[in-house]
Amino acid sequence: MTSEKNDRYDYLGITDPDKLSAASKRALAWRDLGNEWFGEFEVFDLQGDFAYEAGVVRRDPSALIKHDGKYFVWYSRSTGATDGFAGDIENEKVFPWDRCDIWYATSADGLTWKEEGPAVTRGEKGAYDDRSVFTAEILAYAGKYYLTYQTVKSPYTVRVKNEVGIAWADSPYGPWHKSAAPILSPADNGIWAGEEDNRFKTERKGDFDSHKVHDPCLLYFNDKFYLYYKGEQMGEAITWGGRQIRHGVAIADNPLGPYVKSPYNPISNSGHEICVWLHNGGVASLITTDGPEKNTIQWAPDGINFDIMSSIKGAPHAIGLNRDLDTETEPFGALKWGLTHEYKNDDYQYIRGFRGRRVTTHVAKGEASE
Ligand code: AAL
Repeated sequence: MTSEKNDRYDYLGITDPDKLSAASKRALAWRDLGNEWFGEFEVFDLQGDFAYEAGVVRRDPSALIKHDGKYFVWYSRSTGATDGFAGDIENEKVFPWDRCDIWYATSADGLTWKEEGPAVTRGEKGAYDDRSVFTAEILAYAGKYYLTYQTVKSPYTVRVKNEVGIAWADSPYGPWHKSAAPILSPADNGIWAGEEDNRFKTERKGDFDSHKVHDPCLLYFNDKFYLYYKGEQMGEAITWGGRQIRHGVAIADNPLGPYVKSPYNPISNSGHEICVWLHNGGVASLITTDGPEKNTIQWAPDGINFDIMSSIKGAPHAIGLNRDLDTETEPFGALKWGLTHEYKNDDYQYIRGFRGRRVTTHVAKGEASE
């Protein structure tokens, strides 16, 4: 056996190279990556208008961008408790993110926030976005600002399709101009079974995004606009990793589209809210909540073919990254601090801060680290 191979067995603590357990065989196939992508998080309350407020939902913060010496963030905002789907869905509120508008807030230090008011509001009755506009992300590009967000048209049934809209402005203060039609829609190759409003009953599930396209996040990458999103599939199942949730990407030459879904979709087999950033000539992605590869950080040199770079204990949900941080130098640099949301209860969520730090040692109190 070569000494290199010996070192590898020694590093992995393998007793007998001729008697490899299934787990040891998997470990031998791992790439040797170092721990540059490994770290931990803490979350904390914010002040000012982002302190928890009973009766108000503030959730799904966008990325933070800096303008005029201030941080700006956009988020879903609604009021009142959630009624669910059992009652009068025409007049009640089915989810905390139902009947939302997109509001924005500013802060000098990222800790104390001032709510500025609505940025993008629901459309008129009959419009594709008449029921809720929510879960926004921001891209600042070439002096213009682009908000991408989810849209729902009334009635908000269980089977209603969710789409993605875009609005643009010359200033983060607005005014915002909304697209006349969605820029991204679910695949239409699934077939519901029966008339009951039940999302688990299908004759054919269709593509990974046959029911909902969610969590849109626009990056300018390789001279094109990459719109990352979460797909929800008709007939979603629970697997050994949890809900069947995967990510996709749609690419355009211009920020307003047309967006063409990548033929390589889905580009993840796990995950939930989109959290992507540019790093080292490629795209990094934090995968949380659902699927066998949840709680991993992944990276793709081409923005499409992602590999696992680290497996972490967990991460804050619905992260709004701080686009003002240097994400290129350190793999974990994008995750130093930003925003997240937390469920105070089923009805009300509020926006909190998070800090992330790399973890490089595991030492007892007073113990030498090397
Ligand atoms: C979130 C996101 C989307 C969903 C809902 C609000 O975590 O995935 O935004 O629609 O939950």
